[in-house]
Amino acid sequence: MKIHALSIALVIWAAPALAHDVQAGSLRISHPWTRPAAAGQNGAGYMVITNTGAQADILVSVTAAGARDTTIHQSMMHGDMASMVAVTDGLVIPPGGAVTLAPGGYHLMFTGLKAKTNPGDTLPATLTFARAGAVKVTFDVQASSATADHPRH
Ligand SMILES: [Cu+2]
Repeated sequence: MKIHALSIALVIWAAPALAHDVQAGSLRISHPWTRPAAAGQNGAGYMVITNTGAQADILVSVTAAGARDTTIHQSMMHGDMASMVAVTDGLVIPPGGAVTLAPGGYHLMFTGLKAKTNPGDTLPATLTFARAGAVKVTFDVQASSATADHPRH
């Protein structure tokens, strides 16, 4: 009886985390998240894109209804100066590899958020890949990555 109750608890526990990752062909988009931001401000989107296929794919563009514009950016350091550049040729996801979008590196830039985003909210977006096509994902709004990376574990 105790074992049975435990296994049910584990199933309920695991379901939301699985639902949050998106599989599209040979691509897997893991844990999309963004920080809370005020209306009119810019937000950054983070995730890990894994390619289990034999051919490279390219993240070509991103749209999000909750933002005026969405672009792919890369943060870089030039000496002591941090800067961001737009990734205009798309983001290549190598076969058998993964690309991490994380603070300080690649990220999506949600420009001009239409509404304030609070922790616990979600920001839906559509990723368009050269091979996998349009993939709908949902960015969780979280205060920080360190403690909120896998909040249900
Ligand atoms: Cu940026």
